[in-house]
Amino acid sequence: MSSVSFPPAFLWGAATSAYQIEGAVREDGRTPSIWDTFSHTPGRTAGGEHGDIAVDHYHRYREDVAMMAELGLTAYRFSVSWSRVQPTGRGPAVQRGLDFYRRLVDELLSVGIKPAVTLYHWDLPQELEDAGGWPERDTAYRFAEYAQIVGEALGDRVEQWITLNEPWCSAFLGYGSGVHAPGRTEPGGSLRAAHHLNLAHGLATSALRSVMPARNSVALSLNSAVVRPLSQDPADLAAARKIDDLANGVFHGPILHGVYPESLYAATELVTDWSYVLDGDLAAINQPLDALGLNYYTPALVSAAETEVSGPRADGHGASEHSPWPSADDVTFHQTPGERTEMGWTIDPTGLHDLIMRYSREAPGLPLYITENGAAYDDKPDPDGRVHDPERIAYLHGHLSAVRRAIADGADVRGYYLWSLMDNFEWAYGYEKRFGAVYVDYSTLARTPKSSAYWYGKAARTGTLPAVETEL
Ligand code: IFM
Repeated sequence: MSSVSFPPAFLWGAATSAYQIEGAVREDGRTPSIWDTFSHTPGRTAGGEHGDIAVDHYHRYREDVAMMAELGLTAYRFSVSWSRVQPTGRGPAVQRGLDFYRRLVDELLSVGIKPAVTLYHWDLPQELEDAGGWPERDTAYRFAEYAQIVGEALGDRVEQWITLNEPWCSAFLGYGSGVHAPGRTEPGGSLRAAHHLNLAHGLATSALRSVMPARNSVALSLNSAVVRPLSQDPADLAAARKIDDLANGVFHGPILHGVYPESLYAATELVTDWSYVLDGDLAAINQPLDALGLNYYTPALVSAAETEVSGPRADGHGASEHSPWPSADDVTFHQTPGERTEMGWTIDPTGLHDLIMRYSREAPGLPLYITENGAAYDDKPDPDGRVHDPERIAYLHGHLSAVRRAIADGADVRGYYLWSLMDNFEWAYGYEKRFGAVYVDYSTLARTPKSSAYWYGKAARTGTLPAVETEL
């Protein structure tokens, strides 16, 4: 391997999620998820936009797979819509729903693209939310049952499995700040949700292993924060430590080490008593993993607050009267310096290198995948119909170089999934933020690969990063 090339088996993938791309929300027995309800509630998403049609991947998946193959991608990470498979979130599976994913996987395999299945990317069946949602313990048991159903259906042909995507967002944006579905604002409830998501991950990991061939890999994708203190002042270091616990330790503590950080218990004692952590839970959560997925976009810069703050903060997670950070009113988030993407997120590939190196230490010997990384830009077609996105090429070049550097520094990174394959429904931001390497014209749903898609395809085919200025 030369200093610029990637390991030969490195996976060059793209990622998506069900609610963001599938559409077909009422077809083949699917019922509403919390995101259907939330996005149809006035005032919750930009312009009231929703995923009813999204980019109609449910009907266009063949075209989308062919496009990935033509670009040269070797892996594709997608999520399964729980309420397509189990409309009430419990009980027997709907085969028509599962059949869609069987067809998708077969199509991917037929063109040599490795599928990676995410079981949960934020779209809880509404019936389970009506029964209390993630703050309720039963939701974790229901998730394990669903994982087993999907594992039985696809485990013979899908080797890579991810239980949860970014449980931080499910817990703290869904039940803390309320900028994500189901839109609840309960600081204690968000920590209960986090624990039950952890439990769901552990139970689902065991359930998957009980029905799948041993060669399959089970992982989860964390959007672990790269938290930087504003200064070396002890108060700022303590602020960084608190956010690190609330963003990272709350998940990787029990999942990788079988414990919640003592400092997390202490910091949150005013909002929760953690009595919902029952005997045996930590062992159930602490299942050995086959890999760990890391999603990275931008670092966080924090300091101790000069005065107690509440309400919106510059943490990049949307505007809400309510903080997603329980018990952290004594922490201030600062805008990190540097260029930003359309999301307002500072571009800093050193954060990705730091994150990889941290988890190489935190989980020695565990293969790592970058399961999401990418940028939103205000892309528009030229008069000739082509979409040039040099900023995204520069972003990808910078971040993939950071991955390559981490590998050279000893990290075992096995693959990279660009977020996202194509423009799609960006949650509370609606369709305004375009993360795709492929442009979607929302009036016709026509797909046009942007120049970054060709650049990335070339990297995938050659195993090296083309220069940013490459003629494509
Ligand atoms: O679009 C999201 C994705 O669903 C989860 N991770 C972050 C992306 C960009 O915001």
